[in-house]
Amino acid sequence: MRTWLVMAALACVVACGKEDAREEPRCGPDPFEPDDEGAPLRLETIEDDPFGSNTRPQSVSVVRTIHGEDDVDYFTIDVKDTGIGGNPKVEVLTPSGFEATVTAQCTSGRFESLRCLRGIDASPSKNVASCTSDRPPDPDLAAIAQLEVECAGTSSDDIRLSVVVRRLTPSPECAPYRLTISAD
Ligand SMILES: [Ca+2]
Ligand SMILES: [Ca+2]
Ligand SMILES: [Ca+2]
Repeated sequence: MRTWLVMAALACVVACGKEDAREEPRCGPDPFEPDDEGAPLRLETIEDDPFGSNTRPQSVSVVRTIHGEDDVDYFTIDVKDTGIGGNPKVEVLTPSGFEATVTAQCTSGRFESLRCLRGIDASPSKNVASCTSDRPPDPDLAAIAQLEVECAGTSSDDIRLSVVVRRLTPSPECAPYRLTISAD
């Protein structure tokens, strides 16, 4: 089902782009390009417990493009720790062939530790926590980074994530992708 949805979304992106076929380049920067030259694209705040505030979703999903060899897309998102089910377990998905690097910071309390449950711990230092998504052997599978952060001095382990999406093999060809971030 999920695969079907991703395929449908990608097909839509390609089909919808046909209307702009007369324009060059066919695949330009995204609207609100999440670029390092401006602010990262801020995504809707999510929370880890559907019975928490009941006002925020548990996941967000956007379709963007890597439109050239040098394009890298930057996002930021707040994840709220609600309910009684423990700290948010965050999952970041992109298609195979893309890579998401997720850096987390505590927004209440101070950072204590990070667990990369899936993906590679890419933390550049003891106080900066990063996970990079895994590289699935099957091109039909999603690349996934899954992480859990422990904050000290608080009962709400609210975190803010910076997500950087790049293509594994740089190419001038347009590459649409769906980024999905969920908390559980
Ligand atoms: Ca882009
Ligand atoms: Ca960009
Ligand atoms: Ca929670």
